[in-house]
Amino acid sequence: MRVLLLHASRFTYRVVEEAIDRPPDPPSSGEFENCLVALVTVEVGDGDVEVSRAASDMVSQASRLGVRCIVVYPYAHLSPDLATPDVAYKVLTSLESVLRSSWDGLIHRAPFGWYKAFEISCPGHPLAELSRSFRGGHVLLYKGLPLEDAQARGLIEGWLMQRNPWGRETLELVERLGLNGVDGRAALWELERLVVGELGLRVRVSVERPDSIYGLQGVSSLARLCSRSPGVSVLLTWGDIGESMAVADRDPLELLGRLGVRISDTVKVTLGDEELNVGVRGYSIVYKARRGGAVPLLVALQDRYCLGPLASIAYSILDSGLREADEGRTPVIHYRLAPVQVAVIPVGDAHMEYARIIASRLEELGARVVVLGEGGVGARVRDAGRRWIPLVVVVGDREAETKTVTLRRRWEPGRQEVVTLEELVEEVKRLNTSKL
Ligand code: A3T
Repeated sequence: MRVLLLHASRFTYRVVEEAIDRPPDPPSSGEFENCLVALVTVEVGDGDVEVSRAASDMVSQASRLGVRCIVVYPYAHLSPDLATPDVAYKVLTSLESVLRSSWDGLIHRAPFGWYKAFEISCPGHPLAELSRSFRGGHVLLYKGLPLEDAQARGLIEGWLMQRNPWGRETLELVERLGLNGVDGRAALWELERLVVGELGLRVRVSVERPDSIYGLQGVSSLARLCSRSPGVSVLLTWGDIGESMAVADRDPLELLGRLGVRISDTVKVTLGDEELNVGVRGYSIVYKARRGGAVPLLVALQDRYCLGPLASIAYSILDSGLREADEGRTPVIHYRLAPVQVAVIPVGDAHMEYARIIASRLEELGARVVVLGEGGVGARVRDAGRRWIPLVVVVGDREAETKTVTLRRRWEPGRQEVVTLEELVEEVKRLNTSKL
């Protein structure tokens, strides 16, 4: 949602003609003195979070200006990423009702779906014209300032503007591992679920009400938090704490290390109670990504560790692996966390049946298995490697006859071993129940 807030000493408008088929509101006109005019563009993806952020921003701006009237003016020109009229109308009416229930001044919503003519007189003082962007649940504020303004005033480093600290390679890897897209979204959740399950974490919370996780009131002000500890700045946004988190009481650094996040690449940022604004001190563990930029992986408050967002943890695991690769080691994703755990590669068509038998035995144990059937054997082994698949099993004539497999374990690079199918089954059972 994009909003242009204008303090108007006088504002008038009238409808000119329909801009869409059958506009949902009847035509009307209006005249206002000393009011806040909010030109609002609804963007794709906008919902309750944007509505409530925008509403509270409008109310606080109205109070700052001392005006008693807010005009909500549908305005489809502030973004290239417009929501459809149906959605935009719903969002705007919900904005109107949130404003009405949270403010006792006059709220006027101008009609939707019309070309309108308007006249405005703007006094032009420093607070008279403000632009806002409310996006994806991330309201980026530095002590109440929009992120852009905070950066323009030199309050925060440039990299904070970069919402995505992941390099192209990390993103490609996510794709290669099948962690993206609609199915991938499911796989990423699977990874997140595993993280939570593996760690024996108590709950997985979708943070509608963050105070219920922390057991602290007012923690929503974390959305306004930015630490300027020496050496690193980190901004926690609503999205960072709100997307998906898990609460743990184990040593957080150890947890992250077991998951595969390189601890040497994390930074501890102390959060003062002034920043937290909840009457306690705490700290955040921030992962510094290879490409630059950083993401918070954990917030510690009192005796709780809130890990998340889990998607960032998942990405940090992969990013840490890529750093291993930079240093010439083979990056390994923990067997339990691998989206695909075993690749079975038949040497030729004749071995396909044996490969399928192996795959279904392992699948019965709950392993995530693929059979890679197309192309040269070497190419398929490399493909499994590119996908960081922990176990790679090759079967040809000899293996099929003797009910064995040639096994490569990713954590033992350069080595391969012939084991019996039963030994493989036992190993997969062990790995499936292994703890991180
Ligand atoms: C106008 N003021 O913009 N966000 C906000 N309004 C929208 C959206 C959207 N995503 N989509 C449609 N009219 N509308 C007028 C100018 O004079 C509404 C909004 O009222 C818009 C009209 O539908 C045509 O796009 C044009």
